[in-house]
Amino acid sequence: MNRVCEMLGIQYPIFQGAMAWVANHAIAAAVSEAGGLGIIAAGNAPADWVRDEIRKCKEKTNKPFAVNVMLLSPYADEVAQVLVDEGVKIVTTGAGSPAKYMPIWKEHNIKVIPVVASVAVAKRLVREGADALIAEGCEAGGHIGELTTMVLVPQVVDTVDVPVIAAGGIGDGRGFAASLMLGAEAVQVGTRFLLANECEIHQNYKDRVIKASDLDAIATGRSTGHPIRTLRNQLTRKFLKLEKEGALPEELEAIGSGALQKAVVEGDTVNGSVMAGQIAGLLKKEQPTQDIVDEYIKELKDLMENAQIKINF
Ligand code: TUI
Repeated sequence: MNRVCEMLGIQYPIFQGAMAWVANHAIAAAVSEAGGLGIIAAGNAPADWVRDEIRKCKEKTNKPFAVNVMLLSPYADEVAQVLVDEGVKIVTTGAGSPAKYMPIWKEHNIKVIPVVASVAVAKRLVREGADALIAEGCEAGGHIGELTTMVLVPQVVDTVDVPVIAAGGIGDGRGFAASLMLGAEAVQVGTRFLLANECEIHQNYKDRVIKASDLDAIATGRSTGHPIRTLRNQLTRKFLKLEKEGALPEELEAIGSGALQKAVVEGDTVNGSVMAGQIAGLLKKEQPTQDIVDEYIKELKDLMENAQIKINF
């Protein structure tokens, strides 16, 4: 047991990353059933879709699960209310500050766990009532900040008293062990769960992740102020060319809009946005969700018990 497992009532301190268009009730329920924390990603979806997914998740598991609110969504206000109405107990947030929803969520005893990418935001959100923080490094896929997991996690850990969950680049038990060394009390895993059998994305997306090499997960959109990490393809080449030519942020955002859905649902990994983290290069096979969770735990335990790292200086 640790503080995160105790607070949330889960067996293992492994969160499944809230990947927009990807993380529906199927993968969330599977991760929760496997002993971790499954998370439904509201992404840019309307509140009715989120309500439906929450209900389906409850049918599949009696274990705790969470819902993630993507704060850039036009439906964020409605989704925030649906979580209250449906009795969701754990909320994570991303891509902004959840401050305006904090009072109503706390009033309903919801545990609020925002994703942060900097120390300043971490400090502010704890003051505003966050129960824990997910410190996400820029190795992660999707919308990213500036700092790596290696430097972000210990700085956040030293700034706040609430538990910190490390995210970004954690692809196996070695990343899990390293995160604990940095002071994190849990990890959040996104990219590896793309390859879970229970993850209902297009097969082309999974194949592209399996084929990825270490240098394939690149950041585009730094000039728009909303950098996004995706796997290299025709879309990223077009985007980077326009960015170099000084295209306007609105022009660039327009190219990106709808591109994630195109990759996840239609399987267009050439012109779609194949969001994935830098650890994609490590991942070589599809597996049942239970096996993924079990492997993280087994590798972590083996490392903690048997690490033969001698210091001779
Ligand atoms: O949110 C993410 N990753 C995402 S969201 C997403 S959906 C999307 N699609 C197209 C365009 C934009 C988004 C895909 N990937 N990760 C969590 C995260 N949150 N990373 C960084 C942050 C963050 C950044 C700034 C959190 C808070 C923040 O500042 C808050 C403040 O108060 O200033």
